[in-house]
Amino acid sequence: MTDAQPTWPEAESARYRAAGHWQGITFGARLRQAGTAHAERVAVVDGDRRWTYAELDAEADRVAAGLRGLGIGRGDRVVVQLPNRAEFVLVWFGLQRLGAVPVHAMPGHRRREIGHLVRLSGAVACVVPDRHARFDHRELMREVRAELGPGGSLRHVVVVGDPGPYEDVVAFDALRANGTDPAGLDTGPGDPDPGALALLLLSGGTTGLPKLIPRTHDDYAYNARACADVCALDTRTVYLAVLPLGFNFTFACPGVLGTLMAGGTVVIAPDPSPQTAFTLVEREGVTLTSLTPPLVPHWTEEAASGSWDLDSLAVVQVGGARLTEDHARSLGPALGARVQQVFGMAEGLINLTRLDDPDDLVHTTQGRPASPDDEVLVVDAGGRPVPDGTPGELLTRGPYTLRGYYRAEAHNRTAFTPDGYYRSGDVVRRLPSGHLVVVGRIKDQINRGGEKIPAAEVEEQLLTHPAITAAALVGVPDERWGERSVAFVVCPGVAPGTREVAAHVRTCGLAGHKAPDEIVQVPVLPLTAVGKVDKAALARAYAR
Ligand code: J2J
Repeated sequence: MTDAQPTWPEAESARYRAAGHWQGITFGARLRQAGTAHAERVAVVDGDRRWTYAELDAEADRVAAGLRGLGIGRGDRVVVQLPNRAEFVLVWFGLQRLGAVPVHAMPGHRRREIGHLVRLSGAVACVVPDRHARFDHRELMREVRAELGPGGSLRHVVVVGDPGPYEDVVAFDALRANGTDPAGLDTGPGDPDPGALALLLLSGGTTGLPKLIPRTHDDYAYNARACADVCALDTRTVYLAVLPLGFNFTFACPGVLGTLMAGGTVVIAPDPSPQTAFTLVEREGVTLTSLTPPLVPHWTEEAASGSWDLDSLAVVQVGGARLTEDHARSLGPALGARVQQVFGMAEGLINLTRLDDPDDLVHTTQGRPASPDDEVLVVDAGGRPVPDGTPGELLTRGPYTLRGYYRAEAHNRTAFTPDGYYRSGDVVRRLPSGHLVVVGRIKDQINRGGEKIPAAEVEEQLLTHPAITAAALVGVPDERWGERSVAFVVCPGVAPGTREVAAHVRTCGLAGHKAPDEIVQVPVLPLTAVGKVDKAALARAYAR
């Protein structure tokens, strides 16, 4: 495997091609084909702005030509940190047209995460909004640049919106206006190689700093198409993107890509509130959307007010974190839609309940693999398969599951089995039907309503607080988020309060959602027999 060419063993690759999973068509070429096949259909809606397929195709050319004018080309990595605006899609396809590689950042990421993404990917550019959620991303990029110092890979910052007083940034609007010469862009099915790196997704992270997940044109297109088939998407599909576009769930499960590959319409919601979403459902005739569990009670409640016409909405996906059975049961009737549970991961494997599954499976399981060629093993601590019904770690490999993280050789030796299975760190039970129930996790990560918090990354920053000499971040049950984060800290003096620690975490440049929800001072951190911090004991003590 090289950076530019993530590989599966040849026998598997041949099998995936023969099965028709890998179609040998790049994303740049797919949009060109769709631009003809669905020319006059509406592809993307953002507020009052809409693009037909032909317009989106032409716009991708302009963006690509503009980016090329900056010297960005095939194989170059570009960090994309954009909120839910159409520009995310325009930039994404513009990069695909160059054979360049978008790195999906989240809007909430700050100096530390963005700096890490740039360094690890060797990105030549970042694309950011001017401001979003009362935060100035141009200022953030100034800090990132200062921290990275001269001599790094980063050459350009492209700003969507007002470039402000910053002289070393490029305005996106000017760039696309200049991009008038589309000659020589990647539009053929084999430009670049469809087996090449097409994008980098961020992993939830467990050890140290987050890892990057390499996805190819072939595998990621199949990811989207396999999910689109499960959801029976077609040209009448109107998908509402409520969650961040950079999230794998929203973008490709089936999400934006699955919808565009089916000739449907993607409507972009600027925020996930039910009021915003329901207004768009009524106006655009939305048929499908996806949510994380914390949104479910809000959506259910607002729908129950009876003031909305949600008739068009046929399917609501929920995933990213465990959905309670009660919420699963109440959501469908409240919205008048079919609920679909989705248990996915940016690393690959997507499980979904089927639209014709009995209600009981839909309400109590997290679905089964999207592809018949997804291989799933449920194993005990010794790596031996356990019988159906018994909890064990989920291992998986298949036509759209990574075989190695990007530039992470040492980590890859333990994150995968010798025969190529990805160790998910999720504890599941498999039913005879193949449906999986997520029962726990052995990875050191907190899942706060779908937002993943790598414990080690936060602990490292907690230790830089002058009052803290030892720290362990642990997830505990929470009514609203499913799980919230508690920092157990050892302090020789008075422990800092929650707000002070939150401010410290932000000063360290971490995304706000990673700040501990609660601080608990302890005399020492308990250790396991092998000398690791015993987080299970901390969680038990907390529960008492
Ligand atoms: C319990 N835990 C879940 C679920 C994910 C679709 C949906 C989700 C993601 C995602 C995604 C869960 N119940 N229904 O990329 O395409 C936890 C597991 C998993 C981790 C992956 C998609 N759905 N999880 O959440 O890469 O622990 O992807 O391994 O962010 O989220 O996180 P992430």
